Amino acid sequence: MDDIKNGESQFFHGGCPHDCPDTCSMVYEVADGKLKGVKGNADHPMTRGGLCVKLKDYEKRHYHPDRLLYPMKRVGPKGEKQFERITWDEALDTIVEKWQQIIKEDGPQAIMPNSYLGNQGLVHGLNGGDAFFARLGATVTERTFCGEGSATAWLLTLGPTAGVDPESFIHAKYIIVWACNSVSTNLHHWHIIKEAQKKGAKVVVIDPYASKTAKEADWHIAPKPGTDGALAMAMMHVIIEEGLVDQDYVDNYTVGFPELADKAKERTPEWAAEITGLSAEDIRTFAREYAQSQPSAIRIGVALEKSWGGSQAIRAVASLPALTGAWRHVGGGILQFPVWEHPYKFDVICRPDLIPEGTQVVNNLQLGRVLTGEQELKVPIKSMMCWNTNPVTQSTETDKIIQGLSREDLFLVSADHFISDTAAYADILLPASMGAEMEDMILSWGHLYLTYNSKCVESPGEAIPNNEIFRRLAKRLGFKEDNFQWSDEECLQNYVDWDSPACEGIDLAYMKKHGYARLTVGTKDNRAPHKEGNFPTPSGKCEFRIVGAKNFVAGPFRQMYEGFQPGQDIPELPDYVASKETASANPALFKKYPLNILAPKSHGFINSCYANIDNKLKGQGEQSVLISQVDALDRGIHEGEIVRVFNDRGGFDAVAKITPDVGQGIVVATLGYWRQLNNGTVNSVSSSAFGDMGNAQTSHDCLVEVRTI
Ligand SMILES: Nc1nc2c(c(=O)[nH]1)N[C@H]1C(S)=C(S)[C@@H](COP(=O)(O)OP(=O)(O)OC[C@H]3O[C@@H](n4cnc5c(=O)[nH]c(N)nc54)[C@H](O)[C@@H]3O)O[C@H]1N2
Ligand SMILES: Nc1nc2c(c(=O)[nH]1)N[C@H]1C(S)=C(S)[C@@H](COP(=O)(O)OP(=O)(O)OC[C@H]3O[C@@H](n4cnc5c(=O)[nH]c(N)nc54)[C@H](O)[C@@H]3O)O[C@H]1N2
Ligand code: SF4
Ligand SMILES: [Mo]
Repeated sequence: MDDIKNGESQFFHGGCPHDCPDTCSMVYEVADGKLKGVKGNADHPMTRGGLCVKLKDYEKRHYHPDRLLYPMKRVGPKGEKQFERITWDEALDTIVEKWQQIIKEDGPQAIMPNSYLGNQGLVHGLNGGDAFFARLGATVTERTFCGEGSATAWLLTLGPTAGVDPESFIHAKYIIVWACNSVSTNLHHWHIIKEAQKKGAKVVVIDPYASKTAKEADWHIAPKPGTDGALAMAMMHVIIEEGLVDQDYVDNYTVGFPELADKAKERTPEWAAEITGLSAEDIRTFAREYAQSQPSAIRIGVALEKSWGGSQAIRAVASLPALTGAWRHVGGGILQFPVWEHPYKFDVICRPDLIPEGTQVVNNLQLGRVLTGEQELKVPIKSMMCWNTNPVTQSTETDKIIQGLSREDLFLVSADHFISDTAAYADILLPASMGAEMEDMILSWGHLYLTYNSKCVESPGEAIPNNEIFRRLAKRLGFKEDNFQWSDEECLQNYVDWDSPACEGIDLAYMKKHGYARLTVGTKDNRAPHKEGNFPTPSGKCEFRIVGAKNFVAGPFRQMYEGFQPGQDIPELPDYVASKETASANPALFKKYPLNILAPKSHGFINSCYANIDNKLKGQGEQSVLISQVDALDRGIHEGEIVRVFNDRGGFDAVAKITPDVGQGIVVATLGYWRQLNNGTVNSVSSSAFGDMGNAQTSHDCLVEVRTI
């Protein structure tokens, strides 16, 4: 720990553990053993001394009166939040006894883990649980909440490359922010885009509604939801037809151009105009500007994958920089998750080698179907342990999840900071430590820095870090593997490949001293990773065309195990694939539910975190639904009245906000509000259907109706 004394306060290096691409480097201020405050690290080139509205009073989250401080057991009906304090010994003994009984009767696969990136630490986020449940022989839970469709499309086209450095956007002359609300969700990249804009870059935002980010764009292009593939294909058409292709780049560093050109021939701007609702002339202008302004950089958001054809659209978008030769330039190319460049040793962290062969796999987006038995399993689930995730608000078809969690014969263990909507159904509740209370390094999926987090205060009450929970459980079960014996510091030594070329001059001691370190992969001013091809694909080239890739499911965080569950067959070429819940694809459904709902991230919460905290709720405002004037008028809806948003899967209450920010036929309701504080949530209506690749979520491919109550 590197501490600097200043009067009474001491300062420590921190890393924001939340599921956010910014992974801010922070400075904790501690006095009298308590966290007094937190600031952004002023030296960090991306954090630049500023934290977002969620984290700027992080100490209040640590000391919130509702924080879970002791292990508890359920003493009332499921879901009614009647709990009684017990000791750690009683909690762990109960869990182990119950699991041993289940293992005896049904085998270990009757137990399933459920976690996500609520904590992104290598030690307390990714670790422990995975290795523990693999060793237990539990059902494998594939986690495809975020980025798996996108990652699959990316890997097929470009391979595991970081793409363009987010900091190199400063050199771009033309920037496309595609399905990303950076102002809210990637603030510390947005600063760089704004600087580039001030220097003269044109910023185009592609989003079906006027998000905060779209409002700051030089040009807001608003296609209908799920039609981005058509837009990208028509851009290719224009680029090819008008001779704007960098032919030398394409000839040397790509595969499948003739076939792609053939396909793009049919994809005219007029064709795309019909599908996207944009004008053919705008599509032409956009394609020309993009191709002719170099360096051009594209930032894609996770929302792009969340429709049935989302991943095919991402393949099309990811092909654009090679067509135009944008990769030749520093600041040219495309950015998705630079996580691929980080030398994390996921196999050591997650230990997929411990999973017994033939273990059944379930998916966290289909939890309701799994728990209710709607999805038939070889071994039905009798117990679930949940940590770092809150599926009742965040997963899909959540009425079904509630039904599953209400099962008397389901033994639910939940470790969390608060009694979340999911933890409310627990049989045993375990209090988990929070950021400043545990040592870790935080995964980065939005920049090229390693980030260290010190333990600088003790956990309140009897809370312990996730990794300690699993160490204690492993000890009771006699697990001998190294993972369960290592201290948190030893984990860090083993979880990062410190000898990799990306870590030149960086080791754990360096991290503790400095708090962060840029990977040694070139600088923002000289890095052009694909100037001369060098794509980490099987051919070494950008693959427009793919041959024979089938059943391929990829995750950016290796949190699910590739190849376990068949993905869909992958078409050879990128193309537009229409959404499933639309007027043309499903007229009967459209007749009942004529509004396409988008449920993106909120500005004031991070997923469902902070949505129970008064000042954050006040800042964000209550659950609302944005609706166009025409749609409101049609339904007799007035500004500010509470309405019901619903479909056959469920519904939620929201305050109607009539606005020109959304077009006719679209409604927007942000994610994260707690069901226990609201009558239903946006995920009461979302579908468990997977997208076209990577078993991705399809939350924006969703029809609803809105009515007055
Ligand atoms: N404040 C805040 N920040 C966060 C989070 C949070 O909850 N709150 N969550 C974090 C996480 S887990 C993630 S994955 C990232 C995600 O961050 P983003 O990638 O920005 O994802 P979203 O906010 O879901 O959606 C971004 C935009 O995509 C638009 N969109 C929806 N459907 C389509 C479509 O079909 N086409 C196009 N072109 N646009 C579409 C939405 O209207 C929205 O404005 O943010 C992270 N950062
Ligand atoms: N409709 C719709 N649904 C979506 C999305 C969308 O855009 N639209 N986005 C999807 C995406 S991209 C994502 S990433 C998921 C996110 O979904 P989740 O990962 O479920 O997100 P959170 O709601 O933040 O849940 C994290 C939980 O972990 C707890 N937690 C945090 N730190 C710790 C810790 O150290 N220990 C323990 N034990 N618990 C901890 C938090 O208190 C919280 O309850 O949601 C997905 N759901
Ligand atoms: S939530 Fe994101 S933007 Fe906010 S402090 Fe954490 S890493 Fe930074
Ligand atoms: Mo996410």
